[in-house]
Amino acid sequence: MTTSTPADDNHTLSTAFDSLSQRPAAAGDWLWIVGPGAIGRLLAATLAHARLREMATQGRSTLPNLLLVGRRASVSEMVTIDMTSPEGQAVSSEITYTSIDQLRTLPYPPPAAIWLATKSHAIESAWAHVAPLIDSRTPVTCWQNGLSAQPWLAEQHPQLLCASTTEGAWIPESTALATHTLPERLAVQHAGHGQTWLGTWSSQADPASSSSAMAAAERQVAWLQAAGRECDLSADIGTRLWHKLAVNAAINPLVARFRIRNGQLRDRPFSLMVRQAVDEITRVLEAEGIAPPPNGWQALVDQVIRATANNRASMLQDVLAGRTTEVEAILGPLRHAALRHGLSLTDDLPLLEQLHTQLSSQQP
Ligand code: KPL
Repeated sequence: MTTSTPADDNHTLSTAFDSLSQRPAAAGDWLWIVGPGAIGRLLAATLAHARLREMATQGRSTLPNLLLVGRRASVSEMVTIDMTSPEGQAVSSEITYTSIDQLRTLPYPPPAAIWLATKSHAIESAWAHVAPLIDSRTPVTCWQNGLSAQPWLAEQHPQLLCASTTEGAWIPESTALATHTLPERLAVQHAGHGQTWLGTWSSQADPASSSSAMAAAERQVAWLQAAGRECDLSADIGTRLWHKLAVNAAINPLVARFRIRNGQLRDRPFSLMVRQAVDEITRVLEAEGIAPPPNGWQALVDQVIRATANNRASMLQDVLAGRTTEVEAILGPLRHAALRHGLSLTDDLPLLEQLHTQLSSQQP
């Protein structure tokens, strides 16, 4: 698998801009992707590449113009995303970029949609910048792990969509950001092809708002499909999010605590701990009324461990880099659900509770 993308090998693409000084084409919808982490870069590069391909072959595109929004200021208004596919192919795409602080000063039309791809604990601060710039009809899609950002955002904004994906991506360390070249370069390794589900958050009371959220979800699924990704509409995204949370809760805290790769969970003593974690998770999800996967929770978790054996899971990467982890977004909803259903954290979830305490105490 290729982990770097030598500039000469790259097939450099440009978006609606021909030069750094030009303003974006006025026509067409804009999608803001907030959070240039691994998944944000993967989504931006995927759509930008597909949009340019459509432009080249059909002279127009069904895909939106893209604005990537990050915390850091960039020297230029474009960045290049160097994406390496799981097969080792490198593709580079130029994408309009702004820092979140500059967002309100930019002369761009209001976005047709917003994808929030930050870590779950960064959602409130991202939202504080974005909310004043949009109206209540703008569809906003949460791409966060866990289940803490989504219910919080549903309280703030009526047009809420959620995505759950098994696409794997990470940021190659050596190419985190190269500021000496223009445009600045952001690398992403697409580690493995997966499946994405997109759906509307269920708590929309008003039918008109709910049907326009559904239309937005259908449109966004079509964007990803047009870009060649496996993506489907989910009528029950809440259950999909719980399933992903269950897998993350069985794997991430253990590998982060013991600083091991996912595949080492198949060996003792960790295999016994995975079993116990799955038992505890099952207890909570049964109480919450979440339907199990067809072959049961243990089989699902084993299958993901096998498929990602060589991975350093996201929570381990965060621990190793001294960053805040998503422990609260992943274990928090299980703990709250347990308490809601009268379970005891110490008696019914002893392992998860211990992991929660240990990992929470290590947060920077
Ligand atoms: O999604 C993951 C993560 O790293 O957060 C898993 C499934 C644990 C794979 O590494």
